[in-house]
Amino acid sequence: MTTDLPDDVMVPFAVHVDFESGALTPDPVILRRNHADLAGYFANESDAPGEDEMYAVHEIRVPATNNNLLSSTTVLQPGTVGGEYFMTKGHFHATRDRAEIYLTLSGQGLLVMALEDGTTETKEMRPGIVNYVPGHWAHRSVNTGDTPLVFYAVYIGDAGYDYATIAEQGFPVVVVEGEHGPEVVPNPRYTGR
Ligand code: S6P
Ligand code: ZN
Repeated sequence: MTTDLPDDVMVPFAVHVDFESGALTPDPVILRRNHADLAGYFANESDAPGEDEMYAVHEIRVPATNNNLLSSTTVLQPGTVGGEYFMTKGHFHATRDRAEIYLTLSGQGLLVMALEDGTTETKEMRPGIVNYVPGHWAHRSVNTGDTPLVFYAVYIGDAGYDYATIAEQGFPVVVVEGEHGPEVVPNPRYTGR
C-alpha cells in the first residue's frame, strides 16, 4: 500500500513536565506576565507591585495550524490585588469556536468562563481535575490558594488569542477574598453583553 505523506510531516517528540513547578524539559519558550502587564485588570491596583511576576506560560511550540495541538503549562502565583485574587488576563480564542482542555497539576483555583452574551460558568481547579472549555467561552484562571496554581493546557493550533475584548469589557464576574474564602461576585466594571 502506498501513502501520500505531506511534505511537512512532523517527527514525534516528548517533553517532561514537572507537576510542582510547571517547568518543561526542554523548555524553549517562556512568556512572563508581571503585575504591570495586568495594569487595568484589577479594580483596585494601588497595592500592586509593578515588576513582580504574576504568571509564566511555558509553551510547547508546534506550528499554529488547525491540524496541530498547542500546549503549555501556566504557573500562576498566589496573592491578591485590592481583594481580588491573582489571575490571568483571560481571553476568547481569536478563532471563536476552538475548544481547549486544562488539567490542573498543583495548587487550587477557579476557572472563570464567559460567553459574549454575559453568561458565566465557574469551575474548580485542583490537581487531577480536567476542565473542558468549549469554543466561544472566554477563560481566565484565578489562584485562590496560597501556593502556585499550575496547570497544563491543550488547544487547537489555530485557536489564537483575542485579549482585546476582555481588556476592554472585563469579565462579568470577579473572584474576591470573602470572610469565609473566595467569592464569585458580579463585576461592577463589566461593560459587555
Ligand atoms: C491558551 C491557554 C493558556 C493561557 C495561559 C495564560 O489558549 O488558555 O495557555 O494562555 O493560561 O493566560 P492568558 O489569558 O494570559 O493567555
Ligand atoms: Zn485559551
